[in-house]
Amino acid sequence: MSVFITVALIVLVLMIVYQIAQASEYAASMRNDSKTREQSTNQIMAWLLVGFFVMGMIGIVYCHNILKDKLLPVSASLQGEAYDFMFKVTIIVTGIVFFITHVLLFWFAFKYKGTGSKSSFFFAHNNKLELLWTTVPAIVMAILVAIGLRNWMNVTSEAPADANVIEIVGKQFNWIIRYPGKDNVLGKRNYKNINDANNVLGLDKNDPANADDIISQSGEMHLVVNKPVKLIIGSRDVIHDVGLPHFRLKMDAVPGITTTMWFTPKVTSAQMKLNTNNPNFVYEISCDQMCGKGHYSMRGTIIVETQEEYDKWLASQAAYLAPPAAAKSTEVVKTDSTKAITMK
Ligand SMILES: [Cu+2]
Repeated sequence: MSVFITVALIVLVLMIVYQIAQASEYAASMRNDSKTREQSTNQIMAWLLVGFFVMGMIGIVYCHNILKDKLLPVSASLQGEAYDFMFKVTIIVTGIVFFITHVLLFWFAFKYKGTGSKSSFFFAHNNKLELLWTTVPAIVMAILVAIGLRNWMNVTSEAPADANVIEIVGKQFNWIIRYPGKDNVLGKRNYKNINDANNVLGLDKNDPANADDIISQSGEMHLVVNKPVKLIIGSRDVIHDVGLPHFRLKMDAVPGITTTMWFTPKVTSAQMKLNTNNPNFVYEISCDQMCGKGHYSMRGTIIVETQEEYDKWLASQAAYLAPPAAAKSTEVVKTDSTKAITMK
């Protein structure tokens, strides 16, 4: 309600100023004094510009105060810290430039309003000025791009040898997640083998490395805190995008092309619940690429836990291709007809 009243008041004040301006113009025209009329309009316009600038600045502070608590919590990955640093530098640099240019813009418009006694000064060209406003932004932009490239190359470079490898494949409209099992090797797969009933990723059943691979279709990914993880990213149909906002990372999932990125989670889910004072906090996997009518619902979650918790969870998972009699997984309901296939 108070917001409504504030907006209504601002509109009212603007209407009053406009009416006064109109009235003074009519009065001037009645006196047939065009010069006075022009000057009074200029005067009002100049003050309106100052008002516009002040209101704009108040608006910025107001929005900042409202939104600052809705920002993401501190980065949950080591690599994300570099991205946060980049954001901070960008905001500070562009913020300073924004403030200086806007103060000058409105100040000049106010100071040099038409009074009838001044005439404009024009200059068509100034080499020094051209040089200055071309090279300074170019250098600043180059530095920002260089920081960005360094961060990008870091997460897309070869992952450390001890990294956990996890595959994540997008499909309309959920994420399928595969863990390599005890052998730590993801087996081969082929899109021609894909079958929604019993082979959602098209695992090659002749590849022994597939025998212990674990597949989760619940969209929940388990990661170990302080241990690098390399994501092997793919898609079964259209382009999706693995968005990890809390880790400050994202990567396209492209059909027919494997993309990768690696990072090191640094805050467990349990710790993040405490940090954010939110017992319902969950790390989110969002699909960051418009991929069809169910795009909005393509949401996964991540659980970051200790090595012991992870090992315990992993031990409770059954291999996807394991004989159904031994399978404990409840995520995939296998029919009798598929038992024969999975057991062969
Ligand atoms: Cu999507």
